[in-house]
Amino acid sequence: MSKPPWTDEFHAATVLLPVMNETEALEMTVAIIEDEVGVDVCEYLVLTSPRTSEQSLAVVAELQSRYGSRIHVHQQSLPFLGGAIREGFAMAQGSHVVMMASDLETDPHDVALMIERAKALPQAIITASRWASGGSFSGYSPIKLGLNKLFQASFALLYQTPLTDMTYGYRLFPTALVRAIRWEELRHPFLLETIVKPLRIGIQIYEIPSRWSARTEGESSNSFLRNFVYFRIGIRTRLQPVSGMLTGAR
Ligand SMILES: Nc1nc2c(ncn2[C@@H]2O[C@H](COP(=O)(O)OP(=O)(O)OP(=O)(O)O)[C@@H](O)[C@H]2O)c(=O)[nH]1
Ligand SMILES: [Mg+2]
Repeated sequence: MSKPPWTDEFHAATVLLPVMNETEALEMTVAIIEDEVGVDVCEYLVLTSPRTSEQSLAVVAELQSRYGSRIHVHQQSLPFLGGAIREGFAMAQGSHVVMMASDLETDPHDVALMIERAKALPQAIITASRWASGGSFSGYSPIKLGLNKLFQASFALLYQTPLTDMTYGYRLFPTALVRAIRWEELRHPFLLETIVKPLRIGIQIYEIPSRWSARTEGESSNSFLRNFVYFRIGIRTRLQPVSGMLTGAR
């Protein structure tokens, strides 16, 4: 089996920003990160879909005129959220890549701490958790909250891990690592795949607390019932041999 690539230094982060219908939330996400850790970010890679709204595209154009070459825009070819992020992994120029949303549900203030931790642990994944002490949810429906807790507990047991939030799509990865993994999912369950495959491969994963609050503009591209499809990749990855998870490319 080929070994996962080892990253021994943090140089700069590429921030991936998938966009469907966000406007002010996208603008604020970039402004907060620029202000707090702009020096450690080499680029913002805005990932658009053929279905991204006109209003969002207008904000993206504004960001390009404000921040110049720090903003790169890519229209995805693979479908859905996972498809967009996978193309972002392939294009990222930084030694590390931040996977987040542009709807402010992934608090941009956490990027500074993720990067600080990545400097100390460049080979590790730094992942945000809403269930860790200091983290929280606001505006999440009680049903979704209960199911989310149940889901986290089941998968922590299945994978024998102390991780508390495996479905939250807010993480920093070494770029070489995500390029070496063979990804399968294209829709939202990709977010779970990005933690369970590294867990099986034996990558160190470090959690930081994060405060989640429901978006105030636009709407989610994920339907409630689709949340149950997460089980598929969660269980399949537990049963798959680790040898097939790496592409072999270094
Ligand atoms: N480029 C691109 N971006 C997407 C796609 N689907 C979602 N996004 C963006 O990815 C981020 C997360 O997606 P959401 O639809 O908010 O999903 P979520 O918050 O994980 O899901 P819920 O908890 O169900 O609301 C948002 O900023 C979306 O605009 C897609 O197919 N292509
Ligand atoms: Mg969202």
